Amino acid sequence: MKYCDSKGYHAWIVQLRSNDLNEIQEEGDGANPPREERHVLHQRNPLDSLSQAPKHQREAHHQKEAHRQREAHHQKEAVHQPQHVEKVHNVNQVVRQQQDVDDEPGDIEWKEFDEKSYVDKKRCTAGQDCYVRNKFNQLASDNTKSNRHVPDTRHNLCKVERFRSNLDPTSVVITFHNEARSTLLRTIVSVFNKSPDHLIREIILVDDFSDDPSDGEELAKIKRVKVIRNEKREGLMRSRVKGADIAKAKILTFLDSHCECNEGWLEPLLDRVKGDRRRVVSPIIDVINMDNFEYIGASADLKGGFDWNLVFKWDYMTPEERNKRTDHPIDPIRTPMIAGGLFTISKDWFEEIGKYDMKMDVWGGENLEISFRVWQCHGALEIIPCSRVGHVFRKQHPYTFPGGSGNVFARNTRRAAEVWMDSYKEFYFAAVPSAKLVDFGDISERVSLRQKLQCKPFRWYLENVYPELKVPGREDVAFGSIQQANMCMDTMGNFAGGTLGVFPCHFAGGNQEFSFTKEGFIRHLDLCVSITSVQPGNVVKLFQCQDGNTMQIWERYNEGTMLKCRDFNLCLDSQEAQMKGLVANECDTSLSTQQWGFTLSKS
Ligand SMILES: [Mn+2]
Repeated sequence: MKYCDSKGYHAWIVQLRSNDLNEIQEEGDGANPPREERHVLHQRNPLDSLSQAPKHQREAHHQKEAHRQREAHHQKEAVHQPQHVEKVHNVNQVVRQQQDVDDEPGDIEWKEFDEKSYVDKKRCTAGQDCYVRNKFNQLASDNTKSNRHVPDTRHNLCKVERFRSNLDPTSVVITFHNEARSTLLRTIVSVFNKSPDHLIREIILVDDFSDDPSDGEELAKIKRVKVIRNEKREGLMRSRVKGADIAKAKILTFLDSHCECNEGWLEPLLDRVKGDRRRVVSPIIDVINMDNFEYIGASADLKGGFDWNLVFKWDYMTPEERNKRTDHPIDPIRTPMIAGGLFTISKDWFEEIGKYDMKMDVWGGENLEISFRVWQCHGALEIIPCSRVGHVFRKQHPYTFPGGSGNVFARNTRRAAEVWMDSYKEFYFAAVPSAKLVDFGDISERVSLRQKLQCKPFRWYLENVYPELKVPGREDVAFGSIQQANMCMDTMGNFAGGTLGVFPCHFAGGNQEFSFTKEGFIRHLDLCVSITSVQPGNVVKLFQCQDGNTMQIWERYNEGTMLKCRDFNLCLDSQEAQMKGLVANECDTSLSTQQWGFTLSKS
C-alpha cells in the first residue's frame, strides 16, 4: 500500500481489496495521517466524480465540507481565545483527586446492564444523518447487539495453542471523546465476553471531555468498569497516561473506543509479555465496516512501517518473508511500527521507558514515538497473529482538533523526530519541508530520558529493525522528490523499460523518490533514468543502472536548476509529459519545462 500517486498504488489496492485492507490505510484516529494529509494523498479522486458516486459517498463529502468549515472556524477561535491552548499540568495531582471520587466500581454485572435504555437515549433515529456525529454509520452500530457473534478470523492452529497457566491479569484502558454509545458499549462487552474472567482486572474508561458526561458515567454502573473524566480536552496521550496511572493490574492493554475483541484475543498477548516484559504486543487489527458494521478478517501478512514523511502505513511482507512463515504461520511478527490504537504492555515497562510524551497534543505521532522508543531502548514490538481485534476504520476524523489537525500532527511528529532520529531527521525534513517551520516546544525531558535509558542510535533501528526503508546514500548528491512547481517526477508505477511522467507532488516517497548519485545517475531503486537516443525529442526510460553508461549519466546544469545529460546537449523536459512521458530535448534555460529541483540537495 505504499504508493498513492500512480498505477502502482492502484495495483496494490486491487490486490488487497478482497480484504478491504485499503480501509486500513484510511484509519481515522489510531494510525493514519490527519485529514489534510489524506486529502493530498487522495487527490486522484476528482470532486466532479462525486455526482456519480453512491449517495452515502456524496453525503460524506458534504459532511467533510461542513467539517472543514467548522474546523476552520475553530482555528479562528483559537487565535482569539488563547485560553483554548492546551497546557500540560500536573496530571498526578488530578488523578489523585479523581481517584477519590471515581474509584468506586459499579455493582451491575455486564450481562445485566440495560443496554437498550443506554443506547436508546442517544439512538440515531429516522430523519437524522447518522454519519454526522461519528463519521461512521451510527444507525448500523445502534442496530448491532453488543454481544453479537463475529466470525473467528484466526488461523486454525490458534485454536489449539496452549498458554502459560499463570498469566497476569490486565487493566484495559480505553480513552474516548464523543464515541457513539452503542460502539463504546460493544467494545466493553466484547472485552468481558471474549476474555477469561480472571484475566480482566478492570476496564478503565477515560472520557476525554466528551460533550455529554453521562455517556461514560452510566457505564460506571458496570462491575469492574471505572470511569474518569477530563475537565478539559487532553488528547489521546495524556488521557492514556491518566488511565495507566490508576490501573491496578501489572499489565496494561490499550484499546480504541470502537473495537470488538474476538475469540481468544487476550491470552496470546499476555503470554508474550509474560515471556519477556519488554515485549510490546498488538493484535492483528480486523476491519469493522464503517457503513454496515460487518466484521471482516484482515490479512496476516502485514507489518507497520513508514516512509520518510513519517506517516504510518502497512507494509505487505515480501515473498521471502511470507515463504519463511509458511511453516510457522502463527509466530509473532516483529514490526517496525505499531498502528498505535491497540496494544498490551507491562505496566512497569511502560513507566520505565517514559509512558508517552506528555507534551504531545490530541492525536498523531505518538505511535511513531513509542515505536522508536521501544525498539531503541531495548524492547521489541510484535504483532501476534492469534490475537484478533476488530476496529472501525474511518475515512476521516470524527472530532475537531484544537489547533487544527495538520499542525498538531506535524508538531507531534517533529518532536518524535527531534528526540529519536539523530541526523536521519534531515530526510524527514527533505520529504516534508514544512516540518522545519513547526514549533515543537521543549524536548529536554525526552532527550534526557533517552540518555538515562542508554537507548540505541536511530541507525541501529534502521539496520536491524527496518532494513526495508531505503536510506538515501551518504554519497548521494541529492535525494527526494524531483520537483517542477507543484508537479513531481513520477515513475507512474512503471518499472524497467518504462517511461516517466509528472504527477502532483505528494512528498510521500514511493514512485516520486529519486536520488542523484555522485556518479551522475538519477536513480529510483535499482533503476536509472536513461536517454533512449542522442537525438532530441525522444522519451527517457527507466533501465537497470550500468556503470559507465553515458546514456544514464546526468549533471546539474544552469546553477543546479536543470538536469542535463553529461555528454550530450540534452536536458530532461516535461513538455510532452501528458502525451508520451518525459523527454530529452535540447537544453534551453528559458524553458520552465526543463527546470527541476530536488527536495534534499547537498549542493
Ligand atoms: Mn481508532
